Amino acid sequence: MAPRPQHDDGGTATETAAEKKLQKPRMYKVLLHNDDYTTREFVVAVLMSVFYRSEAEALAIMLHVHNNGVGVAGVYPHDIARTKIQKTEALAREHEYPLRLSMEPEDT
Ligand code: TYC
Repeated sequence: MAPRPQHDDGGTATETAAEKKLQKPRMYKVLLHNDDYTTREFVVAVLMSVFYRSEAEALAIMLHVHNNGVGVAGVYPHDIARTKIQKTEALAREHEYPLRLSMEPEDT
């Protein structure tokens, strides 16, 4: 007879509350929205300074958003995503730009 596994296989059906604490946090996409007033330079600058993107990545994300209306700045746990949105929108308001961001769960 085949031996039965002694330990949980990591599947979700039999996971306990203690095991759940060891799971990865749900991740959220931070979405950047296009507008007609925020400068390309400002968007690239915040992608580099707030989202730690390289200049080449920042430029590619900015152009994607400019051309498609929306794009992903990064993927983070909920609190970090929320903080990055707040920081970026605060910087934008200081410069009187209408730049908007939002977040959505990664797996939907
Ligand atoms: N569309 C803006 C312009 O042409 C640039 C821009 C890109 C603004 C991305 C916002 O999320 C944005 N100046």
